[in-house]
Amino acid sequence: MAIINQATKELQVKIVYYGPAKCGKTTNLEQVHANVQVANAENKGKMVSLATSSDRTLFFDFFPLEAMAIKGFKTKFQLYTVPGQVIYNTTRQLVLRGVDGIVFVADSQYDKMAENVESFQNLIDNLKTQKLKLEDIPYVLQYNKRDMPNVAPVEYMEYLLNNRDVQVPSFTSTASKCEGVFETLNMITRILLHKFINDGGRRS
Ligand SMILES: Nc1nc2c(ncn2[C@@H]2O[C@H](COP(=O)(O)OP(=O)(O)O)[C@@H](O)[C@H]2O)c(=O)[nH]1
Ligand SMILES: [Mg+2]
Repeated sequence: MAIINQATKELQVKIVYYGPAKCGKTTNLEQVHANVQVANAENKGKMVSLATSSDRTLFFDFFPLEAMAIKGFKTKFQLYTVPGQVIYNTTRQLVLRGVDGIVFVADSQYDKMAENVESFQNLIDNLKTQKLKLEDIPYVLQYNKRDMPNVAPVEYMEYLLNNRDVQVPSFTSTASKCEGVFETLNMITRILLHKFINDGGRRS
């Protein structure tokens, strides 16, 4: 996990926001970009769009104010979104390369459940093409758009998406109001930093 740059004493952690089209991945990144606390402006990169279509891959990185020095390393977080539309599967596979942690964003609206499950399976399949297993990669679930009138109960979404051998942390959110966005991000970063500490900083 994680790229370790011994020269600059930086630890780079790549987090990918995955999920079906229009579930709120881009909104999560925009909220983090707008609201994340950094020590100074150079500690936050510009939001970069890696493709021209409207359903695009977004990227930015930042050094958070906290979690700066672990074993003397500055931690840089790189956040990516994937395009959710079915046709962009090759792009999703590329974005998943070298992933350290995943936020799976699900759309809470009842009529999106099939798309959520399909996207979750697509994530598992795409990891497999890289010889990766979901259970080996830290991930959390985010049930977004809780402000919508037609949302499924959390228990039902847990049953659909969090029913594997090991249950993972899950969060409800309204990303457009920045509710639940940092709770989700803080959890995945905490898990990743713990993993780094416990792995003794080795890249596996
Ligand atoms: N009502 C509501 N709309 C949201 C929420 N999060 C995102 N949206 C809207 O849903 C649409 C799709 O969001 P976007 O972030 O582009 O989804 P992406 O395709 O997963 O990147 C946009 O119009 C967002 O403003 C939310 O929590 N509640
Ligand atoms: Mg998007």
